[in-house]
Amino acid sequence: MILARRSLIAGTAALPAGCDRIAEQPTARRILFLGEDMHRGLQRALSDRNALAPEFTPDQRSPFFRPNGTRDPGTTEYAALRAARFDDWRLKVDGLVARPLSLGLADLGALPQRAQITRHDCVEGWSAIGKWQGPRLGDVLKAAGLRDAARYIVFTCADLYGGEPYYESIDLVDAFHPQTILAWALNDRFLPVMNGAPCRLRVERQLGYKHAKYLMRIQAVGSLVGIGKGRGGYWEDNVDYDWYAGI
Ligand SMILES: Nc1nc2c(c(=O)[nH]1)N[C@H]1C(S)=C(S)[C@@H](COP(=O)(O)O)O[C@H]1N2
Ligand SMILES: [Mo]
Repeated sequence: MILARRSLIAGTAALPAGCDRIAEQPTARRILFLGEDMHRGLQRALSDRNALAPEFTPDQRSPFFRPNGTRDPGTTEYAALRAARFDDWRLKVDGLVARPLSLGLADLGALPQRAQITRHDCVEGWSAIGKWQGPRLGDVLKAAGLRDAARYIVFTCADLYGGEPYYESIDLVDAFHPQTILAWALNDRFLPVMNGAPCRLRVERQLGYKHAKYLMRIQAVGSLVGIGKGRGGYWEDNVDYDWYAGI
């Protein structure tokens, strides 16, 4: 669109006779400049979404990082993983990827790490500051090789709500945001069970419920249709929370 407009104005592209003067017509000019404004607006929106969440100093951390939602998945499967100190836990990465992956804690630890001290804001009205560490989700997705049709990343968890695993999803802007990590450590220790052991999503520009704990599967999809009831997450599907929970 933009390229087409540039070549129209520059008059360089091979166009059907008469088309090279389109940019000089008042109506066409209005439409072209409207396109330009929309393009600028989109750029602005995207760069806002790439802005970093504030980070804090070690002494600003909350003495206790309060848990919310599931505090222990309590399933037989999770109890067995926990009893073996998550040595047998594997995170599946599949869906619209070229190379499906199955990653253990050692694999996550071997990737480049990012640590960040951020504030978690729960929609229920409380916050806590903690230091999270893990690989960037973007690096994991690059290793798996996203297919062109991928638009969303869906997270499936070990804990059950009404018999079904908790699930959440984000788009690719958030998936590749530099502060979006697969955290396996909180305040320099392995994640406590109440905070999502062995691994949870941190997606720092969004509200708490997007930060899926107890990760079991990461799936790249082209659409949210067919995931739960189609609105992209457990709370979105069942309690009308917004899918985009940007802060
Ligand atoms: N699997 C799973 N992830 C979850 C939840 C949950 O119940 N299950 N609760 C969400 C909500 S509402 C919040 S505020 C945060 C709480 O994280 P915390 O327990 O580490 O405080 O996890 C989010 N991720
Ligand atoms: Mo929350």
